[in-house]
Amino acid sequence: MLTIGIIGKTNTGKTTLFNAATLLNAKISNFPFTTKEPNVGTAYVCDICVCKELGVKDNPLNSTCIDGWRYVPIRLIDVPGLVKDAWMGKGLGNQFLSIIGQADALIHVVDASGSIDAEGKITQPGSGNPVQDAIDVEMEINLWLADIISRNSQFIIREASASSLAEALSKALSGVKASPLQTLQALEKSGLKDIPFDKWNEKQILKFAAFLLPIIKPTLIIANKMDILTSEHYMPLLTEYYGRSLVAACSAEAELVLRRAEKMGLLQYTPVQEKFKVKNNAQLTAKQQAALDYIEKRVMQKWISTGIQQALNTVAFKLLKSNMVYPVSDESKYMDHHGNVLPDVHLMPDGSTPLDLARTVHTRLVENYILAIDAKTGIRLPKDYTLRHKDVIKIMTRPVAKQPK
Ligand SMILES: Nc1nc2c(ncn2[C@@H]2O[C@H](COP(=O)(O)OP(=O)(O)O)[C@@H](O)[C@H]2O)c(=O)[nH]1
Ligand SMILES: [Mg+2]
Repeated sequence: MLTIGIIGKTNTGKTTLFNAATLLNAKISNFPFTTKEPNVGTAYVCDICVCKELGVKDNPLNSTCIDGWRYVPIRLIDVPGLVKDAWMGKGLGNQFLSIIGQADALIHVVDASGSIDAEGKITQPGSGNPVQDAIDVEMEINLWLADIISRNSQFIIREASASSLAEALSKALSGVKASPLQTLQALEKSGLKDIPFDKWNEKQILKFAAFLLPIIKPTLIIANKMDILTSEHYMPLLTEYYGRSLVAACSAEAELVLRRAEKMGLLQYTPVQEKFKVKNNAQLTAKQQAALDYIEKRVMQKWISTGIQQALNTVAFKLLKSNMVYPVSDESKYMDHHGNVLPDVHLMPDGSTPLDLARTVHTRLVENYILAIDAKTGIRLPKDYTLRHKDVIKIMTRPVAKQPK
């Protein structure tokens, strides 16, 4: 399952974002992932479901469809505040850095209102330095990656002589899921490709780590606390440093308030909606009314939405380029064997083929794979076909002979 780690300094709003994003009122029957760990939860990414374009009423099983939007579960991990020198084992140190290793992508929460100091303590809004905060956190992760490389230098030298430096680095960094293709990209981008590894100094190792990080962990900067006026000053600085496409203006607190109010039955609000509607004003306490007025004025009117659901979608669909793919066993009715219409949807990594989809659904499908059919057109797909967003795919398999009793 797609896993997103939430990182950032203390008090930037990581736990608020985690709580908001994992609060969706969604019922999923055969949901494959449950956990008791407090900092691991289920959030959703969503896009318009194919049920509308196909003109069918669906019965989702591994996901859910709300008002024609298909919500697909992802795993969200709240990584506790990264303190300075975490890479040397300070604070929870390596323990939570290794959580980052498991993630496919990161959400990096920054207090865009400048309400925290360099140590992450709450201070006067506007007095912090959000861009420096983001750089500090990235530096901790880069130092940690560099440390893994340094500690494995003998191994890397040995492996590199047997295969290639990219392969050797990938093996040393398998704990952070760095593929040989990714380490090769980082070698090329950092200009270190043609320098023998045993000649690399500490600075060059760190440079390699800095180029590798955004490749192995695509990261969206969450410019949080946009409801606080001082964020208007820092937002342009963050977009200037990271580029507009990698910064999302958000208010995690506003999203949490809205989702809680929705859960209590006070509002109509689904995360992709850019509006909320109070069901009955007389039900609200003065405090609740004031909170909603604040959100309407400071968040919705200014930024259109709280930004949280869009941020999760951006990570899945833009940064990771995942595609929603619907496997079916009856390609004319878009059903599974039990008559459920469009029961499942899988988030397939960019470049996946129908055989990769088969592998995701069931190993039996891979073993007996014959071919795949595009259910929308009925056309047989070539073996090297790359799956596209919102494909509906039937996988044809060889009939399996019954085992003699
Ligand atoms: N004004 C405002 N405050 C927020 C927002 N998100 C979080 N906070 C507040 O920031 C403080 C730290 O939040 P928390 O989620 O515990 O931060 P963490 O240490 O990064 O997990 C809390 O007082 C939150 O209520 C936001 O969008 N706007
Ligand atoms: Mg927290």
